[in-house]
Amino acid sequence: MDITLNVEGMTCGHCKMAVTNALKELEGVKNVDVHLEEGTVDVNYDETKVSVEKMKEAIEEQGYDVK
Ligand SMILES: [Cu+2]
Repeated sequence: MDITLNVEGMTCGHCKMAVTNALKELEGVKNVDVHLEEGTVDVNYDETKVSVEKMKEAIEEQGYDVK
């Protein structure tokens, strides 16, 4: 399953790493691709193991807003 999340507040490589690592820590998240300029995050995941809600929470815990 693929999803694109709109994430506000990512500005630099550090933000990119923080969001990427937070998502990859979740079981079921296979691939994460952050696009800083667009403010989007592409995620490839196993929908039987992880929910979009959990991904949003993980990103928000890092201090970014998911739209
Ligand atoms: Cu940053």
